[in-house]
Formats: sequence, C-alpha cells, structure tokens
Amino acid sequence: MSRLVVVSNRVGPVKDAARAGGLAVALVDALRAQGGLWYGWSGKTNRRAADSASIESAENLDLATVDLTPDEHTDYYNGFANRCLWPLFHYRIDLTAFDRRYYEGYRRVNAKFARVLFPLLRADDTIWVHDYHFLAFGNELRHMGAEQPIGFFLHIPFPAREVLATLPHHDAMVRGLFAYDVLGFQTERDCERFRDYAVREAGGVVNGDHVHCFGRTVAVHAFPIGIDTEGFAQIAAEDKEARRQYEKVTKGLAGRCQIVGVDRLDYTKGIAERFQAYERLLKEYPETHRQVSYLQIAATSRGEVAEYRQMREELDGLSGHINGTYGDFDWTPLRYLNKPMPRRALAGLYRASKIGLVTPLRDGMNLVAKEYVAAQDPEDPGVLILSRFAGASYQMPEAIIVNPYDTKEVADALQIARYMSLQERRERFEALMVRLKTEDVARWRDDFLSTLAAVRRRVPAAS
Ligand code: GDG
Repeated sequence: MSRLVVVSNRVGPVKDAARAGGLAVALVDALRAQGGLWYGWSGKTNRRAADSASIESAENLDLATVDLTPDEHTDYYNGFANRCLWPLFHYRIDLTAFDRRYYEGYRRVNAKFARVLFPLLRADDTIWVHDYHFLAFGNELRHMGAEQPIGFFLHIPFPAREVLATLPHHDAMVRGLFAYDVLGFQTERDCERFRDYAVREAGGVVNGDHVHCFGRTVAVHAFPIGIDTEGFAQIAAEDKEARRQYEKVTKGLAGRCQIVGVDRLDYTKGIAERFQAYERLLKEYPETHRQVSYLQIAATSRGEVAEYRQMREELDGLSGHINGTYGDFDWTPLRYLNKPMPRRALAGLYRASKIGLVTPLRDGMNLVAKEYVAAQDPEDPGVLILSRFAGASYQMPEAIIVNPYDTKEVADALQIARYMSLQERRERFEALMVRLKTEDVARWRDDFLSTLAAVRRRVPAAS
C-alpha cells in the first residue's frame, strides 16, 4: 500500500484527535493505516524561519512542519488566504482586499512548502492536499518533478464564475489547480461552478467526470464531508461531561425552549442576521417572551484580521440592544459567549437545545448542522433550522431550510420549530440520521482516497 501524505495548513492534533473532532480522527486513522506523513505549517512564526521541516514521529505516522517568517505569515496567511480568498470564495467581494504583495507572498509560500516537502517524498506516495491555502501547491510540486498522484479537496465553496473573475490572477489560480489529478468539492453545485469556469473562461472541455483544460485532465467530484456520526451520538448520550452539561443547561432553562447557535466567529456564518431574526421573533411573537432562550457560542478566530474585530463590535451592539429592549430581571433573551466549549460539553449542549439554528450566508458544508442532529435524543429530538446556502442543506432536506437573509422567514421557522409535533420531529430526525450515518467522515475520506488511487498521472506540468 502506498504511503499517504496529507498536506494542510495546520497539522494535527494526533495524540488527542478525538478532542478536535471527526476530521482529525479520520485523517489520523488513514495516516496510521497506510503509514503516513502529515505536513503543514507549525503555527509558529520566526524571523529566521528556514526552508526546512521539523519532523516528529508517532506510531506509524510522521508529522513534518515548517515555520514561516512574519512577512510570509502576513502575506500568505492573513493576507491572500484570509483577506482575499476566504471572503471572495464566500461571495464577499466587498471584503476582499486584493494586494499584489499578498498574492506574491502566497505564491512564494506555496513554492516554499513544495520545496521543503519534495525531498521527503517517496516515489509511491499518494498526496492529499487540503483547502484554499494551497491552490498553487500542486503545480509547484509538479514543477519540481513530482509524478505521484496528487488530490486536492476544497473545504470552502467554489464561487460562481463572475465572482471568481473579480480576483486578479484568477486564471493563474485555476490553471494551477489542473496540476492535481483529482479535485474534490463539497457539493455537486461547487463542481458545476468549477466546470462552468473551466469551460467558459478557459475553453475547457467536460467529458463525464473529467475536465480537460490547459493541456491537462483532472477528475472533478463532489465528496460531501461528514462527521463521526455514531461516535458523536454516543458521546451526546453517554459521555459523563456531555451528561453533566445537558443536566446543567436543562435545569437552568426551567422549561424554556433553548435555541442554540455554535460557530467560529466569522462573517460568513450570518450571526448578525441571525440576531436580527431573533429580535424579529421577539417583536412579532410576544408570546415567546420568557418562553425561549437563545445561546450563541462564537469563539474568536482570526482575531488579528480587522474585519473580524469590526464584526465583534457589531455583535456586541446587537446583543446588548436585544437584551436591553426585551430582557427583564428574570430573563436574558440572548446569551452570547465568545469562548470555546469543550467538544464533549458541546454534545450535551446540542442535546439540551430544542432548536439548532445554523444560518450561514455561505458555507462549504457546515459540520455544526450535522453534529446538532447526531447529538439529539431519538425519543425526543430537537429541530434543525438550516441555511439553504450551507453545503449541508443538499444532504439535509428534512431540516427546516431557510434563506438566512430573510429575517421574517427565519423568525417564522423558529415558531414552526417550537410547535412541531413529536411525530414530525421524529420522522425528520430519522430521515436525517440515515443519511448522516452512511455519509459520514470515514466514507468521505475513503471515497476521496479510492478516487485518487484510481487515477494515474498522464500529463506533464504546464509552464
Ligand atoms: C470549514 C468550512 C466545512 C465550533 N465552536 C466550537 C467548536 N466548534 C467546531 C464545531 C465544528 C467545527 O468547529 C466548525 O466546523 P464548520 O463546518 O461549521 O465550519 P468551519 O470551521 O468554517 O470549517 C466548512 C468544514 O471546513 C469542513 O470541511 O464544513 O464549510 O468553512 O466541528 O463543532 N468546537 C468546540 N468548541 C467550540 O466552542 N469544541
């Protein structure tokens, strides 16, 4: 069996993968089974960061990490990846800060990662590259002469052609993707948008699952990422910490209906629009007062990017306004917490919440929607309200599907969820769980790797 090399911006955790969640567990399992190498950024910046990797070994698995200089980190990570590609791929052209310096830094750092990995590769390796940090990485490896099968999976949405075309150098970015053998996207819609770009912007030709363009051929497939459904359901039902959290929350609610939102604090997640929809519920349905309680967990991420600081201020303002207007001495309508909760406690929190409110404005998949459902009590399950713009909505049509921009529709969905009969809740839950169990994270990983194993490199790197 060939060795698996996983490339992702952040590496690990390996020892305590279960604490981090399904994705880390699925990757560690595959790396261990095949004897693997996990490669990426160390998370450290260092003025004298050299072109070399530190390698650590742990049970049939090596971790190789590279430091970045502060300039590389600013241009590649904060700059091009997070201030340019992230907003643009989520349709926020208004927030996209294109800067040639960021672009060049991104290209340079992709080349550096490739240069450091290349001598560590073996002829029979299979390489699996993850996400928008490494669009140009495969092509850099090919230029160095790598001939191994290389697959790429994009965790975020692939944008519509006209949106992508606003990015200077979009053509070079997409051309670079053709160095991969397999391109994996979250949904069939992402595949369609990729094919549309290739055909209409670059004169590509589609032939079944393959796209020919720039003298190369890639296999394009949707691999919707899942969670460890059975494992998470078991934690929610049986784990001590999950039970403790469930009981604590249930007691504190004193019979109120809890609505829960759990997100990384990010403008793509639609948290401000969600707060406005909740305010609309309180305004238009006064009978909800004292009967509902909304808990939003939004742990800070990327705090160093200015747009994220502004968003925090906006959310602080909105939550203060809602509680000031509708709250009372004995009722806080909205609790908004900026700190993370341990994964096991999160499972208990989901289970104690009658409504899961997952309303991103754009999302590649959204794993919170899946975790919320998996954590429910099958005898008395809660209701998921899910944005139509999350990739998860295609696999989860039994959720209440909403337009997150329409605050009235979301407020009404909250009312529908509150009054939904036990029978309907069970029917929806059972249908959702059947799919979540078959289309779990192990299936996602195995489908991707078997597709990659089936391809053979046919074409040389382009200039
Ligand atoms: C990207 C794509 C795609 C959140 N708060 C806490 C916490 N979390 C965990 C959740 C969930 C994960 O973080 C978030 O996953 P999402 O899928 O919702 O979103 P992104 O972070 O944006 O991930 C996304 C994903 O990649 C996978 O391909 O689905 O579309 O944007 O697992 O539970 N975990 C803990 N405490 C928290 O407070 N322990």
